[in-house]
Amino acid sequence: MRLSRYFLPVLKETPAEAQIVSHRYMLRAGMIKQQSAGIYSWLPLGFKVLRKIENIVHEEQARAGHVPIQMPIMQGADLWRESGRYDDYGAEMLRMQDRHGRDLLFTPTAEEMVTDIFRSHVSSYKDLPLTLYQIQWKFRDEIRPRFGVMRGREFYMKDGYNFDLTKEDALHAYNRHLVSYLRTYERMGLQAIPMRADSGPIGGDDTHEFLVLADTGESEVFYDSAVTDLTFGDREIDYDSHDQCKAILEEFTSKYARTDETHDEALFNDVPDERRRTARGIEVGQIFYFGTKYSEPLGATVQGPDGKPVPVHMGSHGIGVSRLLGAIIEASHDDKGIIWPEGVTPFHCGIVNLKQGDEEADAACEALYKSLSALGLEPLYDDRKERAGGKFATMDLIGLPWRITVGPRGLKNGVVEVTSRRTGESEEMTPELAVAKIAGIYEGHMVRGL
Ligand code: 5CA
Repeated sequence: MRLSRYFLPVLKETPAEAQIVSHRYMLRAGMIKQQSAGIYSWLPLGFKVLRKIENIVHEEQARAGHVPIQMPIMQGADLWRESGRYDDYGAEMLRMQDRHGRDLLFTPTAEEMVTDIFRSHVSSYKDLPLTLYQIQWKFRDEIRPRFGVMRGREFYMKDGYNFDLTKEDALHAYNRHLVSYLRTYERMGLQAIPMRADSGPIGGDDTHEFLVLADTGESEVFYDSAVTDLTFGDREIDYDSHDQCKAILEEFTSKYARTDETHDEALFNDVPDERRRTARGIEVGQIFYFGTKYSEPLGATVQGPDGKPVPVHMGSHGIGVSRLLGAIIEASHDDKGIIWPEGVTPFHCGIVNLKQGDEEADAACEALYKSLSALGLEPLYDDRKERAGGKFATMDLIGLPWRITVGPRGLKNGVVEVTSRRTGESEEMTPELAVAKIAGIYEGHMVRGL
């Protein structure tokens, strides 16, 4: 992409309404535009990161053997009356009527609808286990939408639902989701700690939330600092293996880590003094096991091995896809702007031409742009006739992890400069080596963008 042809409406001033850094930078970097309270348009840069995050989620869901579907945003009220949640859900559910006076709602989650799909098409235990998921817009009429995409009213969520014959199989699905989520967040450059939580309106006994530690987080959390030493890394795991998934769950959840909803002072006091931490966190996902809470009222049964009908055991598993943009920025920025982790960066590197219009500099930038693109990389080439200072400020604000700077002086010596956004360190090298360096950084970590 050439910046002269892109749509990057960068703001000079800090918008007064933005209270936290991720919201400020998303507005300033021209990623989103608020249209109503908690409702946003996604501008090209924001949309590109959203798609990258979404694609990582899809890739990791595929690895775990889960099957993507898409359910409607507008749902009829009848299914929700069957489960009893139409009346229970309260003011967060946005309700309306169509021209025939039929009750409709904007989906806040989809346990009922996915259970309806299941009961219509699956009748034998032989078709289990099955996990269906979608990434779809949700609406919750939050009483206090705030912090930009962190607590929106309209937001983008991955919601997955497992169907299993037995409680044991459903708990395996729970563990499998926990493992796949650990991988998913790490690929985005995040540490998200599973913490025992409360199940709220989804229901059920077993639930963990995934929290990214950040001072601006909305949840108060209590944990043993040893949990922050755990990383999943690139271990190979067999998602069908109950033992392997369970072992990972135990590794990541045996140390004390709870949100304020389930915090237990007595248990917390058993953690050695020097490792006891109280902090704030951003909830970027939650997994639930709730057994037959929806399958019983909705009649989602299968014929078991003995021929008798049994209600399936279920759980649901969510990732806050749009919230993740805010969480990643909260975890990775400095006073100049965003610092995207390589896994989700909208463009792999920036190319800054210090002297647009200089024949040699223009030709060198074009050549870099073509070589990087030919390797499947996406550079953002700042080809505007702007001062170098302004170009650097824009690059720093939008946070591309790598920048190649090209100017007549360096070119005289046959070199360009490669700079890391994270460390600020620069290295001079030939354009060929610069391309090889950037390609090497992203090797094996390419995520499709838009
Ligand atoms: N049906 C279940 C799991 S699929 C469910 O709805 N779970 S949830 O309520 O915990 O939502 C899943 C994730 O969506 C949360 O962990 C959070 O990251 C994100 N989320 C929830 N509410 C909002 C909101 N108002 N704005 C942005 N993200 C949200």
